[in-house]
Amino acid sequence: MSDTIHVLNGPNLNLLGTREPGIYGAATLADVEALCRTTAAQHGLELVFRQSNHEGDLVGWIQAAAGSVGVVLNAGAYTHTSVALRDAIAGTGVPAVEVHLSNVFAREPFRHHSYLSPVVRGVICGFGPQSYVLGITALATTRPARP
Ligand code: CA2
Repeated sequence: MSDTIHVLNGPNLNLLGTREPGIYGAATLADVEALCRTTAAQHGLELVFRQSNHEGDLVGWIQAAAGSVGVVLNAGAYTHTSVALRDAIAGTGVPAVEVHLSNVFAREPFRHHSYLSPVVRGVICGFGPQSYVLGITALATTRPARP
């Protein structure tokens, strides 16, 4: 098992820090990446941090993460629409944590359903960039012991 953790970001998360600060805060995606790098290093893990507005990129990156420590996934709006991302997680068996900056359950009803939640290890939402820190920490501290 490689000591790598993958943090994958879906559509429009490249806009973080530029619009809707009332919902998503002032941090940019580069700020989130820096926080993730610090957290991964604290756990002795390499970090791959990516963002795409394209569903197929995310499917490919989930498949590529098979055998790693796991995936922290903020799939953005694809959370609420994507059977393809769900199948990629379930099909690879990669340990995954679904994260969201905002508390999706305090928002519009269409954000209350996730196609991903049933196939991930757990879900963290509502803590801004700290949701990512908690997701990395969860995977790093609950991974199976090596033989
Ligand atoms: O709260 C989250 O992290 C979300 O995954 C963010 C998604 C949204 O569709 C999910 O329901 C919850 C949206 C990401 C868009 O991010 C923006 C950031 C700044 C300005 C505009 C969009």
